[in-house]
Amino acid sequence: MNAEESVELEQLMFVEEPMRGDGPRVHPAWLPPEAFRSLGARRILLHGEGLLVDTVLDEVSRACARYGGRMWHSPSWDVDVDLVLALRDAAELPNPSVEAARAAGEAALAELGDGGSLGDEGFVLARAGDVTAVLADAPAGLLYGLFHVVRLCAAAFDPARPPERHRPALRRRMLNHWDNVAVHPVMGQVERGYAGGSIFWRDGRPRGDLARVREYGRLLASCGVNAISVNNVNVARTEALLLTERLGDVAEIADALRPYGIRVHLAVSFAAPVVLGGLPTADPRDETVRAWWAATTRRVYDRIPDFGGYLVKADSEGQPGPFTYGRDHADGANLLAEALAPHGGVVHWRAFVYNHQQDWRDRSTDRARAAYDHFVPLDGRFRTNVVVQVKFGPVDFQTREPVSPVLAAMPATRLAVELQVTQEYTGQQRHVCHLGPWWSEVLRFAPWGPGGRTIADVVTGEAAAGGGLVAVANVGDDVFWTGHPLAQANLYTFGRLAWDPRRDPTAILDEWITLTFPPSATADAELVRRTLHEIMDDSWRTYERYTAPLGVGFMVNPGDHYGPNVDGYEYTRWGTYHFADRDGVGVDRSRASGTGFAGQYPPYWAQVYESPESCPDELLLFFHHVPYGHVLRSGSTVIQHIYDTHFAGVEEVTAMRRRWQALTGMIDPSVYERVAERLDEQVRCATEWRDQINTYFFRASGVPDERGRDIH
Ligand code: GCW
Repeated sequence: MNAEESVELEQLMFVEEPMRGDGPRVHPAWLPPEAFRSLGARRILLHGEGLLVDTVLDEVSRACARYGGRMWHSPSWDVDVDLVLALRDAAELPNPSVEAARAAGEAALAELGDGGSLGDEGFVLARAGDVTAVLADAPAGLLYGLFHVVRLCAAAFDPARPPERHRPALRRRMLNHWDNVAVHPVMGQVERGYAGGSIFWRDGRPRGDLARVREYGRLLASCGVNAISVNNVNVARTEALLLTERLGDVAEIADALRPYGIRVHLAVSFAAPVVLGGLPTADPRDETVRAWWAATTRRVYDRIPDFGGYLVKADSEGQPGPFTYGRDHADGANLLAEALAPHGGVVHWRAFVYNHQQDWRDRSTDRARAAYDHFVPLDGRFRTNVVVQVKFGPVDFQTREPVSPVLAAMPATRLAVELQVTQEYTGQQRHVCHLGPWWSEVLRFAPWGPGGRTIADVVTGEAAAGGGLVAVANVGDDVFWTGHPLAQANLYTFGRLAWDPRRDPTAILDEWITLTFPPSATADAELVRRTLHEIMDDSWRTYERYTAPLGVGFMVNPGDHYGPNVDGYEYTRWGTYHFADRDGVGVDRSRASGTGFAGQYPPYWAQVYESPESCPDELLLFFHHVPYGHVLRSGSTVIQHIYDTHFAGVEEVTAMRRRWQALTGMIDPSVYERVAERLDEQVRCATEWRDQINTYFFRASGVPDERGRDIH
């Protein structure tokens, strides 16, 4: 290439970063410009074409414009580069060093791979001479490869770096937004949302800020999420219309997210043929109903060709479903699956089905049993494009629950696990509660016994045909996206665990810290890192300590679910009881004398959970009703454990706040202030929890604290 050509190419290819006015409108979360410094200072060749390759092009050119690197897109220049990002089937280049890097990538793949295919989203990274090569079979793989290079920083260019191959373990890595289009009179704009309004909808209309939606897509792609549903699973009148009249609003979101490899799904009402189609019935066996879903779904795909599919909450908490017509959940799910199948779509059918009109005195009905009782008999009847979406625990996203036994009981069904990134029961993004360790515990749980297959294996499935991982999103139109800036880490961690459910959550948190607080722009990066680990690593266990004890759950204020209220749900219809009285506390779910829920597990755990002697302490009150003097495996009595953990929990939160103060002046002041405010609230609320719980159980049991601390 001669000098003139070079100048021309530079004008053509070297894209200036667009001006951003007075700086970012919202916090950049884990993608601040500084995180791109190492990449942006390099010479980079991008080779391949496609919508997502253009996204890579845009990322790389912006980084280079900011940090002085250079970028070329394809053809045939003979230039010295540090990094090649190439599609494997892109034509050869007459550039020896680039071709050598590609060859090294191919060789690495042959060595590491099983048959050489990287799939739609995988990539390989290898070094040849002074060049790093990232190769992918498809554009999405290149985008994921690019973000991997960003995460690695300088390490991506380390000559000694061995080759590595990455492919997501799970095909679908999905977020469910419980966003309402029209403001719900009780639940507001976002049901269980703790980060302001919706980024998609406002007061019955699209919010109209597609730039923000694009930014969101970028954040999600960088942590590996590839699917979202854009409306609440409780589908009211306005939201139902997204399927038909207001499909254009969904298409706009899909257009904004497509460049990031994210497919859009829609929560639909099972009664749609009646409420939208004017039919007299929504019976899944009715021919006109089937025809209505087929025609409606065809129109969806005409408008959004890569539409992901439907998400359904049926016969649950007042939502319509197949029971109205004497049909079961397989009939219902298969109806929608049949309509989606010709277009390659899936239906996510939620297993969150239980009797929400329970009588507290009726001890034979057990909400924990419900999903299993409804769904397990249907195993084998669901079409292959149905994914049964199961909440990770048998009750409802509590701080501690056993893993749902449904996940071990439907071998002939594609199962997804549903997590809750939005912190409904874990501090509502006013408390620091880093959930990675909890999710990791769930994913590593071996329901058939230690050493056996895990929940991660179940959701991965044979040949990656499992149902994947889903989570309820925690994002809103808040300037920090998630209300509490440190709650961004939960979103990031969810994406990374969905990519690889076996990863160590502490390592993921470390990645998040490095990206969010880049060492190159942080005065004392090690202090920041250490402090964040000290505050966040164990924060879920801290939260557990000062809230409901030993797996008993709830004890929250009814309605908003924030703050302590020991008997708040005790005599209600929701099936979430603790049965505390003067003698003891907990729910007997044994086979011998209780609801029999323990018997829903495969033999190993059925036996462990059956007896209070072998049941793990942290789940004792989930499975057993025991006297306050019952001695735990730890050696402490139940009552003393309650006192000790509640005092300890508050001390830990106080220490968190003190540690945070060490970061004054070290990080973005707006982040510092927001976190500091919320830590004050966390200390206040944890103290309230401690006092409510300790006082309640002291009065009920009459047993004083061994250590004579203040109990009111
Ligand atoms: O935890 C409960 C929430 C409801 C939610 C429901 C569900 C969307 O309190 O707000 O409704 O779970 O998962 O469907």
